[in-house]
Amino acid sequence: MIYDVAIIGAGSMGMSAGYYLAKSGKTVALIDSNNPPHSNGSHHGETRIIRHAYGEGDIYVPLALRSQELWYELEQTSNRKLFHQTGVLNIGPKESPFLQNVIHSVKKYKLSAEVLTAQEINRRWPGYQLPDYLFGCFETDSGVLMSEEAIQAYCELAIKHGARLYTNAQIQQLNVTNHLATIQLDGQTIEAKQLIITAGKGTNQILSLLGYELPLQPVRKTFSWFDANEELYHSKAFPAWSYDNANETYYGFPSIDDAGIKIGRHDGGHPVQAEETLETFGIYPEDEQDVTQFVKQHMSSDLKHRQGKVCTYTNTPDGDFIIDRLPNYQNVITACGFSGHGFKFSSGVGELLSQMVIHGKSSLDIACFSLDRF
Ligand code: PYC
Repeated sequence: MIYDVAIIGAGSMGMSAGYYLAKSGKTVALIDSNNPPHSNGSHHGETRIIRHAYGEGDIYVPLALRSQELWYELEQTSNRKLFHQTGVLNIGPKESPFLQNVIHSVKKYKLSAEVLTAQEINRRWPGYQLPDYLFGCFETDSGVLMSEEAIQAYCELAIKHGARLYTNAQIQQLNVTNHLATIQLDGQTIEAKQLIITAGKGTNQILSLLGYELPLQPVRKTFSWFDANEELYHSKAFPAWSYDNANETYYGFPSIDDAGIKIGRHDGGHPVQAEETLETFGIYPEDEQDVTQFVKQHMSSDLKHRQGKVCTYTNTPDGDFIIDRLPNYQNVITACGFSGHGFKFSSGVGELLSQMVIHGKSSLDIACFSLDRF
């Protein structure tokens, strides 16, 4: 059979696109080099933050708000707990461009949020001990997504709507004409009228088969859990948060289901090759030291490191996403370069991709994610 759409890379973006396409009646082949959800990409570690007031720029706010609606819808449809409305506290010195963008987004989109001094924050959430020069903007309607659970939900629903999932599939050849994409796997060939490439850090390996290379840099990142006093840090008592200060950015989660608090450093990391196996957590002293120093200075000196994990960001030069058609192949769309802040949008991106396939264009303006900016 010839599928309406083949999707190479069934992680957060691809799986969600597969669901919305299959639900619309399209025949869909989802192809992945692993068996999602898995720990070899950018969606493991149980949780991700969803922020609406957006420090990276207000262009993201409409997509964040639509994504939030779709997460609620997915919770209902799948009957799973996928979102915890903890609110998100964005922390930084007053002059932090990130914090300024957050406050600007709040005003422009009339989001529910308040600006607080460090003293007010420390009083409201005694799990913080922020120095006086810091401020926070607390948005109330956002929070924490259960990332692996969400992909599992999309996977099951996509299959229920007829999508076929090809797991542990290595792509040997890819041939695309204006009408047909032919994908050669070990031992089988898949044909589809349209192709979506959402292969995360492996995107350039796939695109190279069509003669393309995008400015994508995979980076090894780490995140850690700390044992936490549940009275202070439980998700009912403590928000998710981001912190931006000069060249240091961190993010963190309250404790959900006794997991402890989770913290990661967002900037920096070690550039890697897409096919490289990541060095395990703890190989570099800073894997544990950076986050430990952060919690001791800003939260509590009692917090004890429990465990750490590694994952990959796939960064673009400007930190903004790529969602576009390939210039010479109008039936091929790629969504990649999510630069460590994409998961929250994966419901919305999946919907956008399905609209591009079905209607030829998306309902939200995504010109800012186009390829021609490079
Ligand atoms: O975008 O909030 C975020 C985030 C948290 C961890 C990685 N990215």
